[in-house]
Amino acid sequence: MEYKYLEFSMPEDGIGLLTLSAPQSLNALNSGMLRELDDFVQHVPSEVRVLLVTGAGSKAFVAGADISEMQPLDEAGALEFARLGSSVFRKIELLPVPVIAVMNGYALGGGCELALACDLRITSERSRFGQPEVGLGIIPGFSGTVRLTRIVGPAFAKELIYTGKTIDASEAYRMGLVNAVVPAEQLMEEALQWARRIMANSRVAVSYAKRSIQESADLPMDDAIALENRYFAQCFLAEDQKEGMTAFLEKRKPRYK
Ligand code: CO8
Repeated sequence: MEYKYLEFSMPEDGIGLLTLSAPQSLNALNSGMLRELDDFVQHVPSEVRVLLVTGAGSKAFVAGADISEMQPLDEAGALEFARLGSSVFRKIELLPVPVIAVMNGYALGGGCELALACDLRITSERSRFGQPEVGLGIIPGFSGTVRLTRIVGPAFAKELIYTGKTIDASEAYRMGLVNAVVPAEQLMEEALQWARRIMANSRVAVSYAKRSIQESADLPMDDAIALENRYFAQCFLAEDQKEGMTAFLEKRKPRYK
């Protein structure tokens, strides 16, 4: 599929960089961009071990869903749009590799929700965050009420969603919405460093860790622990476990394939 709104590159071996680009609307998510994203997540190159997602330009990560596209919708159209975005974000969340949102500016509404579907969020000091939907007469529709609540807890989620206020990066860090805040000029290098750090570990183990975290979130405690036990045991089917533990015992760095 030819992409109009997405750019993909591999700045380093194993690291994929996906850039969302709609300059006329601060990278707002329109249905065309969401369909491209849907295609992309189903065709992530197999050499990608960590995927970085960012917004084009220096002002916005993603300034929300496209308000001009949503304005004329009726109920059926809104349901379709909400389902499209939610299903794409769920596919991002379930990718077998870690996904890092590299937040280079405004992350509002659907933009914040996109970042919440990623595993980790690294932001520039200049970014601003919020769920302003209630001010537009709607609620977060790309699973924001669900994921924001799980990530920052119900008190902060209700604060952000009911007031619709915009917060700065230090406030977002305090709430646990983002993992790290760095000066704008260091943002991409910081994200690359996080990716390199993850890639120094066993690919198999990182992937099982992600599956265990994602899949256990919705299970009762005993089932969640049983699931983790199974994924733990499955690590012993792969060479990486022998290599990692042998390397420790031989006092050397592991050489994972
Ligand atoms: N949609 C469409 N266009 C947008 C959006 C957006 N979300 N955000 C910015 N733009 C456009 C502006 O209209 C403007 O266009 P133009 O140059 O043609 O006038 C251009 O981008 C530049 O924006 P501004 O001139 O407004 O730039 P400022 O620096 O003055 O302000 C802001 C930047 C604060 C980011 C401001 O643009 C803003 O408030 N944007 C809207 C933010 C917002 O409300 N986002 C939430 C949208 S709702 C949502 O995301 C719901 C998700 C769930 C959907 C469920 C499906 C049904």
